[in-house]
Amino acid sequence: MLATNGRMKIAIQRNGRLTEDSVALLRACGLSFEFQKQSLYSPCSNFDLDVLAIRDDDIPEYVQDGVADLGIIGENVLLERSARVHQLVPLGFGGCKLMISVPQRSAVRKISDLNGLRIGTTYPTILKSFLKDHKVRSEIVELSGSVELAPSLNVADVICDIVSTGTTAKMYGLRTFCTVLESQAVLVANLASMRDKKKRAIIDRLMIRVQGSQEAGGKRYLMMNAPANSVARLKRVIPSLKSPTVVPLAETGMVAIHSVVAEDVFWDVMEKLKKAGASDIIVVPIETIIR
Ligand code: PRT
Ligand code: ZN
Repeated sequence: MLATNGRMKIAIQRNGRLTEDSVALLRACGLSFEFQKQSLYSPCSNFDLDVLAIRDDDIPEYVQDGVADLGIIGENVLLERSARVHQLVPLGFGGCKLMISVPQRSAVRKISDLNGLRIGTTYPTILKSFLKDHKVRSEIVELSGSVELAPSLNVADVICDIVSTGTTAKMYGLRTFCTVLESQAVLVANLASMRDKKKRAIIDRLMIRVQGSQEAGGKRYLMMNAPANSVARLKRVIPSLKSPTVVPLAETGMVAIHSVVAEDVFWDVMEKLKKAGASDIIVVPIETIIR
C-alpha cells in the first residue's frame, strides 16, 4: 500500500544522528509535514513528496529498489551497501570519518604494519577495498556492533570504525591511526525516478531549494547606515557575495548599505564596520538564496 500510492517518497533516518538535520533540511526547503519518530510515513501537505522514516541501513536498498525515490544517507552506509543510486548532492551534515584505530601501546605506525593483523569492523566492503588499494593483507573480522570492544576481547587486534570526536576510541584505550573514508550525509535518487519526466521535475524543484538553503547556510543579511563618504572604506570591510547595495537616505550625506556576510567572520566584520563609520547595524538570518 505504502509503496504504491503513487506519491513520491524521500527516505530519511527515523531516529539517529542524521534525523534532526534531515528533517531541518526538508523544512528549510519549505516542505510542510508532521514528523514523529514513531511514525513511518509523513505526507507533505504542500509538495508532491512524502517522508518515509526508516533505519539508515535500509535507505540505500530502498532507494535502489524504488521503494523510495529519494533518500538522505551517510556516504559510509551508501558505499558499504554498494547500492546503485544516483548521488545528487552532499549535504554538509553527518560528517565523520571511518578510521582504523589501534591499541594505545600498539607498534603500528604505518599502513603496512597492518599486514597480518585482525581488523574488526562493521564496514567490511569499504575496508576490503582500502586494504587492496594499499596492498595490505589483513584479516577482516566482520562484527555487528560494539566494535570498540574487539581488541580488549581479543576478537581483533585493531578496529575500523566511525569516529567523530575521537572520544569513544580514547575511552576504549585506542588511538586513531588512519582515515579510510571521510563521510557526510548525501541526497540520493533512484535511477528510474531520475529518468521519469514527471518525477524528475519534482526532483529538480527540490534540488533548487536544497541548493538555495545550502547557499544561505552560515550567511547573514546585513543592513546599516553610514556617511556617504565612508562607503569606499566600508566596501573593503565587507567580504560580500556581490557588491553591496548602497541606497541614499533622506538625510543628506547618509546612505543605507545592504550586504551578505558569512557567519564565521560576522563579529569581526561588525567591529570593523563600526570603526569605519557605520551605525544602526541590523543583522537578519537568510533562509534561502536562489540564483
Ligand atoms: O538505528 P539506525 O540504524 O538508523 O542508526 P545507527 O545507529 O546505525 O546510526 P547512527 O544514528 O549512529 O549514525 C547515522 C550516521 O551518522 C552514520 O552512518 C554516519 O554517517 C553519521 N555519523 C556521524 C556517525 C557519527 N558521526 C558517530 N560519531 N555515526 C556513528 N558515530 C558513532 C561511532 O560509531 C562511534 O561509536 O559514534 C561513536 C564515535 O563518536 P566519537 O565522537 O566518540 O568519535
Ligand atoms: Zn544503522
